[in-house]
Amino acid sequence: MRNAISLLSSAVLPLLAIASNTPGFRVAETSPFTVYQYSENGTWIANIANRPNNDLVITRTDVPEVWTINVDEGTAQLATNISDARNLIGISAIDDDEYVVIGGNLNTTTLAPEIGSFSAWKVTIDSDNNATACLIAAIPEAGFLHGVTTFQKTRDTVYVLIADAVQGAIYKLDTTSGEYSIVIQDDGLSGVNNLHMQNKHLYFTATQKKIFGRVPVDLEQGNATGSIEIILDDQNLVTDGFALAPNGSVAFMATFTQNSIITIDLDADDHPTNVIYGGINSTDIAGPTTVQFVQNGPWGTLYIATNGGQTAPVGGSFVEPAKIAGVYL
Ligand SMILES: *[C@@H]1O[C@H](CO)[C@@H](O)[C@H](O)[C@H]1NC(C)=O
Ligand SMILES: *[C@@H]1O[C@H](CO)[C@@H](O)[C@H](O)[C@H]1NC(C)=O
Ligand SMILES: *[C@@H]1O[C@H](CO)[C@@H](O)[C@H](O)[C@H]1NC(C)=O
Ligand SMILES: *[C@@H]1O[C@H](CO)[C@@H](O)[C@H](O)[C@H]1NC(C)=O
Ligand SMILES: *[C@@H]1O[C@H](CO)[C@@H](O)[C@H](O)[C@H]1NC(C)=O
Ligand SMILES: *[C@@H]1O[C@H](CO)[C@@H](O)[C@H](O)[C@H]1NC(C)=O
Ligand SMILES: CC(=O)N[C@H]1CO[C@H](CO)[C@@H](O)[C@@H]1O
Repeated sequence: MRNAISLLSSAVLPLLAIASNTPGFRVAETSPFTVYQYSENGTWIANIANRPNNDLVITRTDVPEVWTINVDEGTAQLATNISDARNLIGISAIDDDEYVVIGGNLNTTTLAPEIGSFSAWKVTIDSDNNATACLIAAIPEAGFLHGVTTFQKTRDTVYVLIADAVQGAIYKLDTTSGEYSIVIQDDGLSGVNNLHMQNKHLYFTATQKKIFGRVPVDLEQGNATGSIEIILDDQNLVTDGFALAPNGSVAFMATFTQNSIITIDLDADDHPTNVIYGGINSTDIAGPTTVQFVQNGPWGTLYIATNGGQTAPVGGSFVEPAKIAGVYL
């Protein structure tokens, strides 16, 4: 598998080198590799968070399970299942090996949500990679809770922001008391999916609308202090899960049904994009759902999660089990 991927990648490298010949972007130095792959078709990895030891923790959408991924050994272990939900979606680290996880009921074929079924959970992983899950809050008013990002830590609690695709809203949740309220609601957020905070801005994708944007937020309250800025609105690109480089210059994004990873230049005014990996007919990373950036000393690694292409089989027929792949940047 590794060899096949390396061969494919070295064959496309000259093209990539031309495509990414933009100041501020480097060509990937090594081929992407499979970190871990499930054994069955139909598996679906939704989101990734970093563990304190540089391993990963992931949520599954086909089953309500949280797994840890040992990236050095290429192994995975079930941490917990949250059987009150049918599907898990967003995850964000709130403390030392402690995470907020969003669960609810979806039709994984149509992606239609069951309104009222969504809730937020606190997952704590112990040194055996075993975890406990406790309900923080059911949020029955929500239409379709999706991404979650850690917003603010105080002495007493951690607040997270949660995307509601149906209401075009951002909820703020106190992860200790379970109190929550809508802090932003805007037509421009309809379909809102993945979220990340950086430089006083909330970055988001709205996948059905194929947009990527940001909105400046009040770091105390979480409400918007300005209007939504659309960074990318290219109807040829499906915008799904993303990661922001720590230097704030580039966003890495999974294009879901388009089987590729792109970069978006956040510095240049016109925000040029580059395909850095995969492509519409590529079976290398079928159905990429999100990416996660991990800085380890001088090396940046981008981890890619997939659903194996089950939503849009590559070339109409190729599907495989979900996996985590990695690319050295
Ligand atoms: C920012 O970080 C990304 C990821 O490591 C890197 O590709 C990019 O070149 C950096 N940009 C600048 C301007 O330093
Ligand atoms: C999902 O939607 C499809 C198409 O409407 C339907 O056939 C299927 O039964 C639904 N699945 C569930 C679990 O509701
Ligand atoms: C993991 O946690 C479950 C539930 O608390 C418990 O039943 C099981 O024994 C634990 N496994 C290990 C290896 O500690
Ligand atoms: C944010 O919310 C706080 C508290 O509700 C309010 O005082 C403040 O004016 C709001 N800020 C903006 C920019 O709307
Ligand atoms: C993908 O494959 C289809 C069918 O073979 C072909 O029509 C299309 O041009 C290909 N697209 C790209 C970008 O290679
Ligand atoms: C997954 O489905 C594809 C397409 O039907 C099939 O070729 C492949 O063997 C399946 N893989 C597994 C592990 O079942
Ligand atoms: C697959 C699996 O481990 N399922 C378990 C999920 O959790 C419920 C109770 O919390 C168990 O009954 C299931 O067996």
